[in-house]
Amino acid sequence: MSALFSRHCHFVAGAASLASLPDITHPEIAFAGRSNVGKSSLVNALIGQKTLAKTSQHPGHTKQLNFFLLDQKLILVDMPGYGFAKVSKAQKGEWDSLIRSYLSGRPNLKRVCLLIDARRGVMPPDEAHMTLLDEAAVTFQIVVTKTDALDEKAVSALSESLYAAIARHVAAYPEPVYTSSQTKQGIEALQEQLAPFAATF
Ligand SMILES: Nc1nc2c(ncn2[C@@H]2O[C@H](COP(=O)(O)OP(=O)(O)O)[C@@H](O)[C@H]2O)c(=O)[nH]1
Ligand SMILES: [Mg+2]
Repeated sequence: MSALFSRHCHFVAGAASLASLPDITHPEIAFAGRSNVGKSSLVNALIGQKTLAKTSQHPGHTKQLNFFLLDQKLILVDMPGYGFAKVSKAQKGEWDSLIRSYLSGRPNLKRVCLLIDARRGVMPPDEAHMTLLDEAAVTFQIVVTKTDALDEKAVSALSESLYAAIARHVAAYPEPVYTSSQTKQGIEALQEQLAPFAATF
């Protein structure tokens, strides 16, 4: 495990509205993706804890942006999931505007990890979120989750569709990372990619 990610990590703030976004200047990495894609599980796997970021069997459970501070040097943001049908239009509009404002007005946001479920691949809401990130000019890294649920052959078919998505989006980082929070595949590789963003004071 990368040294940074074995350090102390704690919850600093939850924000359900623009006004409640914490005024933090540490470098920030956000984790975005469909409800149930495995965002909270991935944050927990990265910091080697089981329950800091809440995981849920119920899609749409995380209703706010949750900010965690790692070793006083790096903020990890567990974002609310998109693509969850069971919310009203008005509520969805509110979420969209919060997410849009957050992504386009956060100078310390260094990168978004955009999670894609290995079993589902890139779906229309993912495509829409990638376009949002292009528009906000925030570089995003595709992180495939739940690779334990697929055999290698299926993963290589998935990889083709990921490279196609990467080619369509200017803000996409060129290489996806393959992870499983269950087997811990790829967790160290992702830690190594993210660690250089941490503040060095
Ligand atoms: N097989 C498998 N299941 C996972 C993995 N990561 C998360 N899950 C399951 O997917 C569901 C949603 O996970 P969660 O982290 O709450 O997703 P979130 O809604 O994106 O935060 C839970 O039932 C998790 O146990 C993984 O790497 N492998
Ligand atoms: Mg969650």
